Amino acid sequence: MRKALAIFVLFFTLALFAVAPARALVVFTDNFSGDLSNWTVMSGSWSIVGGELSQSEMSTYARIKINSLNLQDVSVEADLKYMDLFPNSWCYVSLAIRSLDENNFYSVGTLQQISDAEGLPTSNLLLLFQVCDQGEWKRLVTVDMGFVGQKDRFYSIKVNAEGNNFKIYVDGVLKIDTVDTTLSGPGGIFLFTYRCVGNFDNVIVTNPTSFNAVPEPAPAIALALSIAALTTYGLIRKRTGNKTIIKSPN
Ligand SMILES: [Ca+2]
Repeated sequence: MRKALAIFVLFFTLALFAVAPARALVVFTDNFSGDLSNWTVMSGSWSIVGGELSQSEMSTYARIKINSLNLQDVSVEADLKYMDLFPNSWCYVSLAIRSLDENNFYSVGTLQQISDAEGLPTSNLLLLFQVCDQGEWKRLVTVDMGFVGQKDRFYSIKVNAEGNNFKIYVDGVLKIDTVDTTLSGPGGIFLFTYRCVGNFDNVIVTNPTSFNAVPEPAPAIALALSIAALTTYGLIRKRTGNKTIIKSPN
């Protein structure tokens, strides 16, 4: 009887304290296994090729926007890569957030690669954090990645914007942690390429300040075991006066 009570208390305590970790709310995800009905092409030529989003007009400033998203605090991650570079040029593949319109947005996780006369990557790959403020581009932070970028190689970019703080990760490593106050309100999200053929995949947008508490299997099992223990040993609770007595029915 005491053993049963001890088991019950143990599992019930586990059930109470084994709370599922809060998870940021996923508001959009696309791995390009379907169509582009959740996107709006603003410029360039965008299509799904081999399960990736591809922009194929080399000389264009090409943009594609996620439909119906307007977020201030936001986390965006995506895989970005160059397929072909415009010769003797600098080329971008990038994400943009807090876009009020085509002249006001943050260009975050921008990878800039310089190309030679044959359109081959030369000089080091740069990670840029920029703001386009009323049509005027300002470079806020530049990080030299320390290597020449490769064609047809995905780089995983993640941007976390909360208030005026911006954190930018490349392949899971924090590269930029900075503050800017130019665009502090909510806005849209788009992808863009400049002077290159570029591909994107695995776009995930989360709201870092809104959480889903999803029940984990562990607490559910602990609760079920607690109830099973309670039922099996026929514990009943009987109130007498101000005291609560727990005892077996026999
Ligand atoms: Ca894919």
